[in-house]
Amino acid sequence: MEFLILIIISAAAILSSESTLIKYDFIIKTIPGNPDGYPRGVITIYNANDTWNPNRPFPGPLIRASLGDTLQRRITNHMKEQSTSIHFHGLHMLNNLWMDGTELVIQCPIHPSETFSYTFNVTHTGTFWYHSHQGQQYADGLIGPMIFDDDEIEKNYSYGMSDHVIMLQEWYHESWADIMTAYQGPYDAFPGSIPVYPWPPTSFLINGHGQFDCRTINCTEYSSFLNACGHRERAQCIPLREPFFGLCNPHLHVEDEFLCDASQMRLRLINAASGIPFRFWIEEHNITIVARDSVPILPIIVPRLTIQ
Ligand SMILES: [Cu+2]
Repeated sequence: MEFLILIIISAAAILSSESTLIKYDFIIKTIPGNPDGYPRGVITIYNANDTWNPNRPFPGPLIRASLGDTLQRRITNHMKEQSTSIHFHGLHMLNNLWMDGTELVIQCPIHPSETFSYTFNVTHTGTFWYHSHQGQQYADGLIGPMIFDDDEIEKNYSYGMSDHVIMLQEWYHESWADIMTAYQGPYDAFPGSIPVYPWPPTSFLINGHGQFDCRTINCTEYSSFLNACGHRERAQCIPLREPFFGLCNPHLHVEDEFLCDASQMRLRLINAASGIPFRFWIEEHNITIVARDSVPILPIIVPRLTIQ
């Protein structure tokens, strides 16, 4: 799901809607990553004429087009052991369902070393996202944002260049395959013999970055610590070994900053989680919700919102 949010006031920015063929050429690969300070393998998607960003392997590159454009998206799978497919979340794909990207439903898997091209006309406007539609692969990082311009929001509000995507995710230190193995059983694989869903995440990511308190690596089931708000929390005990890909670092990523340099700012919120909703707010600001699921709505001013 996704919300569009705008922080306060006026005017117009109208883009032309001439039809253009817009091409993207992406590679998908598994790499060692470190989204929250705890190193683990992740899946990255990056431009074929570039290299991946080791500091922020995901979200993937922004896909941007305008209403009426034709989008062609070439995907090459450089993962050694996993097939994949890419779904374009929220697009109707009318008369073009073969481009919907659901593996084994709409299309054959893109096997390792194979390439597949998705082509479709842009018939929506607003904020969307793409993600793997193979198993829960997108929980390992195979996600990215899409913006289709020429929407009502551009015409009714003036935010200039202050236009930002904010992708929210929960994050785990296990791969999706391990989580699903534990979830699906045998049921004595976790305490109480009762499946736990959603599996409790270890941290939360904003645009692929988060912070994990590495102090909780060495703990007993009775350990606790003071969180950032001064509340005592039970420490999460994780196995007494350093991560396979290197040392845990609680301060690896500084917080991203968005400069409030305009009277209003457009924030394109995307919940890219695999199992949970988020509550979102900005200290000392109200937020104006101007669209929901990429459909413009009558503005609603709120101190905080929940995004499913
Ligand atoms: Cu989806």
